[in-house]
Amino acid sequence: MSSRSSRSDSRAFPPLPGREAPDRLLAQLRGGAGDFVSGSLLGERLGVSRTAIWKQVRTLQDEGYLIESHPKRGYRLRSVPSEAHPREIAVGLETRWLGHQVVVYDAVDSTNRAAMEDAALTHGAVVVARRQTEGRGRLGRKWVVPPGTLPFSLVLEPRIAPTRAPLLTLAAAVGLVDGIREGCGLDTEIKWPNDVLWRGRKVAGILTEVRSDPDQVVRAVVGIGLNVNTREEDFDPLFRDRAVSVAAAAGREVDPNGLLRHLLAALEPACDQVCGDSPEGVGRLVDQYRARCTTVGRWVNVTGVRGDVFCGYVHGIDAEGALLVRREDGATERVLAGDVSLSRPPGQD
Ligand code: BT5
Repeated sequence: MSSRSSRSDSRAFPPLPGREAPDRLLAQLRGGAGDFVSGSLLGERLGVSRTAIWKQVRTLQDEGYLIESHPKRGYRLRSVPSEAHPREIAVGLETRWLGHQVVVYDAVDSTNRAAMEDAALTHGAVVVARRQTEGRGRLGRKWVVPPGTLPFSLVLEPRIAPTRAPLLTLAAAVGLVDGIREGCGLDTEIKWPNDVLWRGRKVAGILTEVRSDPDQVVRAVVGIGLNVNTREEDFDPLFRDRAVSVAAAAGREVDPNGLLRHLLAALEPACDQVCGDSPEGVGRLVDQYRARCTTVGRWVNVTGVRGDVFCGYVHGIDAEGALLVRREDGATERVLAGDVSLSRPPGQD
């Protein structure tokens, strides 16, 4: 374990390449499909001594891998960590650039803060936490992380204008809906702008933060809080009836590492549409967002960032992801940031 932060965060695992040797051993043990593999065969295949194999086994055991050792038969893999783990995220990850650099914190204040400040991270890096103590929501709100909730942040360094950055939130929403469907077979929906809901309850929230030069984004951090195995009773009573976990929706425990792989595979093409900075890519992304967003065609109360509220009918989402809301007097408002809640059509109170 190593810690590079001056805060009280614990960095659970060093970044690659320190992890490579045990990764190769792990691949051999996985290939054993639950059977013992002898220490000498492992040493031969990996070109190292039996003592080196033993040391790597100890490293993996310390990280939470259950590896059984037998003096004559060798080693066998009994189970892998059930919490977020960089080796488990990497196994079978089918992305071109997203998630090839992964940092997993045992505990951190905010993965967004860590992802923004860590100069060693580059485009495509992912910061994950097992526990997050000061999760940020939008507009100064909090994101609460009871056990089973997975907070993670994508580090993006796209050559786009700062005004384009809100599109990354739309990309993340599209990727989350697709990744959750791929990983768990669940149909979720987007509530404009940054909520992913299952049957009206929030399963994930997104917070994009940006550091920019006057005309170009230097680093964008797309933070995602996803309720994976969170139990209903562990949610804050303040929003318990509006929150849900993927596991509760699917009716089974969910492997966070496997789900994260599906999410990254779906987030990558969605982010590509924005990072590519072409009008066609952005157009396709906004179409995908519209197809998954259930806020269109509803009556809503809109709360602007200054707290002003009005009621209207959502008749579309424009090319920049702004909500188009027709007021009762017929005028259309273009809402770029704020919150919406569903309301009844006028006269039906
Ligand atoms: C969001 O804000 O939904 C953005 C959440 C982003 C969190 C991630 S976690 C990784 C990364 N690191 C960070 O520090 N942040 C990001 P907003 O739309 O403002 O919604 C916040 C509201 O959601 C709160 O006021 C609660 O009502 C509700 N909420 C908080 N925690 C929740 C949870 N675990 N599940 C469902 N709802 C929650």
